[in-house]
Amino acid sequence: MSITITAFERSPDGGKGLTRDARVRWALEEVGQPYEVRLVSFRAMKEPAHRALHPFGQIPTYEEGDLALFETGSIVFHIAERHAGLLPDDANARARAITWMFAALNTVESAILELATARLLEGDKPWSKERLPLVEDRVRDRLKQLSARLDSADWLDGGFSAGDLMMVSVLLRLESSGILDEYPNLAAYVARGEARPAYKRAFAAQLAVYTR
Ligand code: GTB
Repeated sequence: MSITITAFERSPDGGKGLTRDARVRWALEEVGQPYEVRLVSFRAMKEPAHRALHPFGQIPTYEEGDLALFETGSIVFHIAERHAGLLPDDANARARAITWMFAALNTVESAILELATARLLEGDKPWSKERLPLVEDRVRDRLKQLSARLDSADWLDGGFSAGDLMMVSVLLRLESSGILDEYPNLAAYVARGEARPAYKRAFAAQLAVYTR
């Protein structure tokens, strides 16, 4: 059954892997599933046809036959459950990989998003100078804890899994901030993810949309 995802018609990052369709593309590349991309404008994202797919009027969405999904956590989980390559066979190892997916989204991405909001949307507020260091330190706290757990391992729990795909995707948002480099094992972890052939294919496909 063919797969169609949605992405920005005009991407704020120019297709450099930061928008959330990137992680879905990466998951599909990891499991070798071809997919189509439907580009949507900011206006179309808020219209009923798109809201029927995504109640919050966002990208990405995922369509496969009768199934329509939104939320990258759910989409990547769906891909990982149905195709080999992103979740271990052993039931406990599988449960741990899924736990890392949730940790990436609920515990790490939430702190990183708060930082993005503080910088991009609140940077001009009179209280921003005082608040920003607090928000940055909350990100550092999470990175310190993650760095300690990863230690010198290549991946979070044995072999590469959907948990790593999600964690690397979330951490990528920090690359330009310099904060990631304060944790050399995490910077190397992200670089390891970016070096995967499937990531490179996904990145190139996303970039190609905006550089045609
Ligand atoms: N929790 C949802 C998920 O994981 O699927 C979040 C989806 C989401 O935030 N989608 C964003 C969106 O549609 C695009 S990725 N925003 C439009 C809107 O809400 O109206 C967020 C994003 C945007 C831009 C950059 N950037 O320029 O670097 C990075 C990430």
